[in-house]
Amino acid sequence: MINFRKTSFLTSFGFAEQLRPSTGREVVFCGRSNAGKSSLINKICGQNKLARVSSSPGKTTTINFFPSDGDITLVDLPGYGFARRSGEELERWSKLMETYFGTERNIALALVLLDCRHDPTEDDLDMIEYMNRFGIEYWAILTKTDKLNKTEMSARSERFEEVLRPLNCARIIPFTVKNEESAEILRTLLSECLSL
Ligand SMILES: Nc1nc2c(ncn2[C@@H]2O[C@H](COP(=O)(O)OP(=O)(O)OP(=O)(O)O)[C@@H](O)[C@H]2O)c(=O)[nH]1
Ligand SMILES: [Mg+2]
Repeated sequence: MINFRKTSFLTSFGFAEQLRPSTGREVVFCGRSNAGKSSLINKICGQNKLARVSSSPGKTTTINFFPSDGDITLVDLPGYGFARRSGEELERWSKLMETYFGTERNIALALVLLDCRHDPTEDDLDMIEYMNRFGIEYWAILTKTDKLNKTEMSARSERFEEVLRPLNCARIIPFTVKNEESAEILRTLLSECLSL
């Protein structure tokens, strides 16, 4: 089992030129701004202040590296689909992403976070296409499930199955930071997948 409590913050990079080669296997967290990437990292690591969280979208603007247990590093990406970013900011973001995914990296798995209440957006589908193009295994994490009741959630799950199965999604996992059980399930699945 991966001991996520061992996770610490290493570094943040805002520009493509700053990126360094992978030092071990990376688990990368991507998704729209506000989907809950930073919150999920904090939750599974049992640490409140590891990754910065904010109620206003666009909090994470850098790629953040969190070395964890064994040879695993968690990578928190800046969110996409945040309309208020300027043209210059968008350019910096695109370059950062292209360099991250486009250079040889040791990416073991990507988690694409999707707010369970909304269908995947064009940006989400672009990100998923990216994963398939680069041959990166990805799981969809349906976040903020505490916002829906059981009936609503089961309808949403079916909908996500329909949309994502044809897109090579290896797993679809519901998640909420409000429930320890959902964090434990995710820790277990990640540990199994990474054989740690
Ligand atoms: N109710 C509820 N709120 C959540 C959950 N996960 C995250 N949030 C809230 O959603 C907001 C955005 O969370 P972040 O973790 O900052 O989202 P992010 O994907 O890292 O966003 P960027 O850094 O902008 O890309 C915050 O106000 C969180 O408290 C959840 O499971 N349930
Ligand atoms: Mg964030």
